[in-house]
Amino acid sequence: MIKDEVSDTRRNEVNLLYNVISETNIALKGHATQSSDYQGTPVGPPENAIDGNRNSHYYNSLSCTHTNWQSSPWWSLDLLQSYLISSVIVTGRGDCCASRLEGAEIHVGNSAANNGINNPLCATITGIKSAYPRTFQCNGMEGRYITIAIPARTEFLTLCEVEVFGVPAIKNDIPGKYVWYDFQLY
Ligand SMILES: [Ca+2]
Repeated sequence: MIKDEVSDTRRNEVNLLYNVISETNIALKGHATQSSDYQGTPVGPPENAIDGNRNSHYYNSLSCTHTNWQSSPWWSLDLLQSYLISSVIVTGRGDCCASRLEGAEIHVGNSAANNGINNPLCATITGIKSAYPRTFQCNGMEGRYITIAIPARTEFLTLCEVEVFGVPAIKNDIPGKYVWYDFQLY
């Protein structure tokens, strides 16, 4: 789309729609999996990180995930279609053990290979000392899969909520260009 072909009214309409869509937590519509389910009680299934509840008390909220103590645990979200990801908000565990997330990596991409761990890196989670929600900017990285993985360590992985923001990756006729971002540039 060339600038001169788009009216100001149409651009304003699209930008308004973009703003509404980009403020919606798209993680809620996805499907989550994880490397293992904790064998204790409560279990901590992967969908607990996308139930819309940030409550970070593992035992009281029943709203956090929990893997077994294992080598390189991971949690992965399939958004069911590709998005341009602007940001990911991660809420860790608050009743204890927040530092278990130290060094976890957030990957974004379209490959399901290796549970999404091979996809490009958006951010590394460091300095976690509490469950306070942390925002990581992915700056429009394209991806259907969001994977949070702790590399090269034997650990439990617990996530109390993962929120994802972005817009559908709808491509223009112009190679490498996207409908939404092209409008935003004008
Ligand atoms: Ca939750």
